[in-house]
Amino acid sequence: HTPQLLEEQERLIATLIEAHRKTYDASYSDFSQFRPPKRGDGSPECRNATNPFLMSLLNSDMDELPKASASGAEAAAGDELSMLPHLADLVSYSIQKVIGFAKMIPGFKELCTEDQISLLKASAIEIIILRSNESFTMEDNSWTCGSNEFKYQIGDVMQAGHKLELLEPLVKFQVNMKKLDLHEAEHVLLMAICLFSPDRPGVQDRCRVEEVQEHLTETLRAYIACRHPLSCKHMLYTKMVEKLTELRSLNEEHSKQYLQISQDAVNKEDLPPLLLEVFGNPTA
Ligand code: BIV
Repeated sequence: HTPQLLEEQERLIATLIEAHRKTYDASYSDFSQFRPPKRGDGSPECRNATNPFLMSLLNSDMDELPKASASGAEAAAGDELSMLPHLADLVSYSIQKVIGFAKMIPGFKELCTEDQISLLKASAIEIIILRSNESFTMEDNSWTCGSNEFKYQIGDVMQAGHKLELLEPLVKFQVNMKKLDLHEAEHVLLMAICLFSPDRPGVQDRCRVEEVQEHLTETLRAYIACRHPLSCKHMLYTKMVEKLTELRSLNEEHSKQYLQISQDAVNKEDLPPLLLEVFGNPTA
């Protein structure tokens, strides 16, 4: 049978779309306020940041390590994380927007603050990955946010310390999301469903969270059933739920990578306070 979109569900969708539009600036005009992106310039130190001492010996007339031997290593290691300040600012900014989106979802503010925090901490990176699909383009598998300066490619995320083999699943995820060709209603419902996951660590009032999530999934099912063209709604709901599972494993990988990056970061200021609070502060 075909479920009907109830008036209340219509209103919910309209609220979510408005919440998303208010918190996702598709002109990306704020990006120039982040610390600027620094991309490897192709210099030897950049190309081979893992062997800074070897590189400096090979590229100079010296035949022994300089006395202040750490400086070369630090410069090279710093270069290795050259995109970290910019991407950390992008992610910190995005977390603020995700919080703004969450606060406009009916039912979120009614949760106790502790549960709001637990849900946000656990889902922030997943919602960022989901919302970023709007800037992702299959033309060159990049997140294109205006000018070339704000076009992010795999190599850029590697220069923030992420490993190539973990970035491949992220890009695959983006490509497969793009191929689902979601309506805006489906896109925002998926982000809200992701946020209201009752099984996140630390959630007290699981029943309340589950209730809201079920209401959201019911609305998504009804929306797909009545609004999505017959030819492509086949299995769409199932495919969307599968995306939530994939996000869990990307989240887990990100946590591990982030921990490593935050330990490797020479300049602790590279990581904004909000990032440390949401993803964890290993030096705290
Ligand atoms: O759409 O460890 C959106 C707004 C715009 C632009 C945008 C792009 C997102 C990108 C490109 C948004 C840069 C790298 C990001 C990626 C999404 C996820 C990835 C931010 C943010 C993350 C996570 C990598 C996951 C992985 C490979 C499994 O809001 C990089 C996170 C970087 C730090 O760990 C240092 C925080």
